Amino acid sequence: MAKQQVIVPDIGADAAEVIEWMVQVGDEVAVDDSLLVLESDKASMEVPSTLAGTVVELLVKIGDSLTEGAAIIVVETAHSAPEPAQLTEETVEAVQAETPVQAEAQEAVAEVPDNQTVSIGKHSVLVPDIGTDDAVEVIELSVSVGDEVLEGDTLLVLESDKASMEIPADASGKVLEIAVVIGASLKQGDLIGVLEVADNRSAPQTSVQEPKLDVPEVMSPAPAEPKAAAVASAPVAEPKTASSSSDVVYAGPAVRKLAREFSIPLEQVSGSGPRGRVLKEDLHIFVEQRLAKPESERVSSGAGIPTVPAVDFSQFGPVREEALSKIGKVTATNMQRSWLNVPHVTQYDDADVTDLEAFRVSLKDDAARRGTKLTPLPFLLKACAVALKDNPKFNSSLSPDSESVIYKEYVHIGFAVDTPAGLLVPVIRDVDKKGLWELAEEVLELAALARDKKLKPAQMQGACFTISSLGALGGKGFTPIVNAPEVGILGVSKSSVQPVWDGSGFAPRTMLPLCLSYDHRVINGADGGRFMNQVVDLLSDIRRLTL
Ligand code: CAO
Repeated sequence: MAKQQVIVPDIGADAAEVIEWMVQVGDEVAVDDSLLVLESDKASMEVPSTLAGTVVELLVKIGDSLTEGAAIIVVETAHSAPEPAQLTEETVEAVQAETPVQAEAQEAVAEVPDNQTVSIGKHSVLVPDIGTDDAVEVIELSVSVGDEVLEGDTLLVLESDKASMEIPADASGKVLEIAVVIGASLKQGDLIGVLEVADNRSAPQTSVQEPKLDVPEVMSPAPAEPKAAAVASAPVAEPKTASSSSDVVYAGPAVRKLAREFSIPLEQVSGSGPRGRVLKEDLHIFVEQRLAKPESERVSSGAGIPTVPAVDFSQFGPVREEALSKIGKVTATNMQRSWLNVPHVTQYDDADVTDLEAFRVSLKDDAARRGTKLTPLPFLLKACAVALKDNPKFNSSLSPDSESVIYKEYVHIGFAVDTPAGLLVPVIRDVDKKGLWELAEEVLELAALARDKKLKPAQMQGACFTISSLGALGGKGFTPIVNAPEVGILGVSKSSVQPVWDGSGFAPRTMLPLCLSYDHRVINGADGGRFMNQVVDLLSDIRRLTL
């Protein structure tokens, strides 16, 4: 047994204040367990343990201002090691080198080069130096298209394992485009979005704003809900205005992560830490208080929806619990949001694809020569593109205030891809302008990228409509969930040869079951019927696709 001290690594700042303890005397800690949270004027960071053992003494208290090298706790370790007093400079360096958060924190607050002068007009906002070459995940979008932002306002929040950082606008202006989605992984230099910088709003800048690590002004209203994104379904940024002080939620990365995992709305939690900072204990108290309420009062998100009671399944037999993947969590959130917000109607029909299949099969050799594969999907994409142009309501979205319908003059279609990591929806742009071979190649390419987790955010954005093809798997029909804010989705099941009455007798025909779900706020049954009829007609007589 030996007693050793853990010291503050290089924190990339002169001094930082202790704002939260994450361990107490008697706790067992492992290497890399977070011990406390330090906050400088630029960043907050968790300091990990460099030792494994029992915490026997806390050497600092909340509010203390610490600098690099300060001892923070004493740990009793199982085997002996140099006493702290004997720590040499080399030892300190070695300790620091083992401390991943240190490097991250240090680099994340590093100066960003003065490389931009913002001029009037369209201004692309790029990810500044975030202190790591690794891609970091987008966990919050703090603005929406149309928002006015001031230089320094937070645009989005990135989170690595140990730190969260807000990326501020490097100019004032109106958000014209957001190029990323929640769940996307970003690196330095990636495009975040485009601002319209006007004369009276932005003076030329001398430097790009530094990213801020988990500083308090993280905007809410929701905790970093993994809104769609890398998403399965393209995410929808909640309509929000830029940051306001009333939205302030103080919380560290670990607390935010925990809140997300348990769907705890951080802004509803009373923070007992310094400056109202939300601590882990506050989350525990929040959950306890919620659970103490009668079930009838337990509603989620104020929507009056009773929660599903927690059940200890182990009382009925052995169980195994596995965390959802990030994509899985995003999908769950998107599906629930769509299901709860969109009044769904699903219509069913079968398309006679006998001729289509004969044509498709006749092209197999051609496809092989071209190094591609022609499945029914390119035909479905093409048929939907024609139907979307002829039935513009299907190519629209309801405005965020539900007061108007936004019609799209482009035809981008997403298609669901089943990947080991979960459901992803890459988007093929301008389907109406592409031929079958081009579509076949894009389907193959995008599906491969999806399965290899190499899709870029832009390749999952902008869809007007989605196709979910389960045809290769089987089934006779299902009710696809609309990928809001899109208003329609076509589900495709497995074609099979059926006896079909042709007016004088039964003939064997290859029938393809189709299921069309749509948002009944925008689309009526008759609209749905017309769209479906057209898709069925086009697939049944593919000569029409060329018209
Ligand atoms: N009926 C009968 N056979 C079908 C079919 C259908 N509707 N659709 C495809 N097939 C056949 C294809 O022709 C191919 O056979 P051949 O090689 O003999 O031509 C075989 O099934 C496999 O097709 P595929 O899956 O490789 O290609 P695809 O273009 O049909 O689909 C993709 C590509 C990416 C959409 C698909 O692989 C996939 O991931 N589907 C799952 C989508 C999903 O999960 N949806 C649910 C979302 S909601 O949870």
